[in-house]
Amino acid sequence: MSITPLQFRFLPALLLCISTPTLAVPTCWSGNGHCYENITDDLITWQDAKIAAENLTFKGVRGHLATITSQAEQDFINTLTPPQDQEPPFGGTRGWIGGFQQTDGAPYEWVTGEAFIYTNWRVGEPRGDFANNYIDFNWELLDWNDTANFDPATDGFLVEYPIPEPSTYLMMAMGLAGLGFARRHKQLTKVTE
Ligand SMILES: [Ca+2]
Ligand SMILES: [Ca+2]
Ligand SMILES: [Ca+2]
Repeated sequence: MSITPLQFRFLPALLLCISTPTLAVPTCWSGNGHCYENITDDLITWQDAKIAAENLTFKGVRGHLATITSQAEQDFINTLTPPQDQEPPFGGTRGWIGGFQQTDGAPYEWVTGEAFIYTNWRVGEPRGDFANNYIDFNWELLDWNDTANFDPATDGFLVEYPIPEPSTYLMMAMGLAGLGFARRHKQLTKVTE
């Protein structure tokens, strides 16, 4: 098969299409400056997903399983590209997020220690039985379910990178500048004493 001049013209675009998946980058939310990324990893347990998320970095910031602490954050997450469903059409598309409980009946917690106040449980969930102590997000129903550490319908996990907001950098810079001023002021005071 030979390549015609017309095909040749489109070759770079074609190659770009092929290489696009490797260029995937986390999607950032203006609401908190954090960036989010779905990782497709069929059958990974919640506990392994937690470790995997913490071993990923973006812009030098370590990730964690996503914590969904407001309706606004949930709404943003609902717009993300889901993990790939590994066993269609059974089981739906599901991914771990960072909510868990220590034992059946214990209060739910987020991996980051953020207050567990906002919830998006499916009606009738969490049933809180059979050591179903981990939250998976259903990317078709856009709601939460409590399930076991291993769940055959799991397709991956959602990572959140808590990139500091620009205002945090600004405050840090102002703090450092203030410290410098205080030092200079102290030195001046010494000289004039
Ligand atoms: Ca969060
Ligand atoms: Ca359940
Ligand atoms: Ca699935």
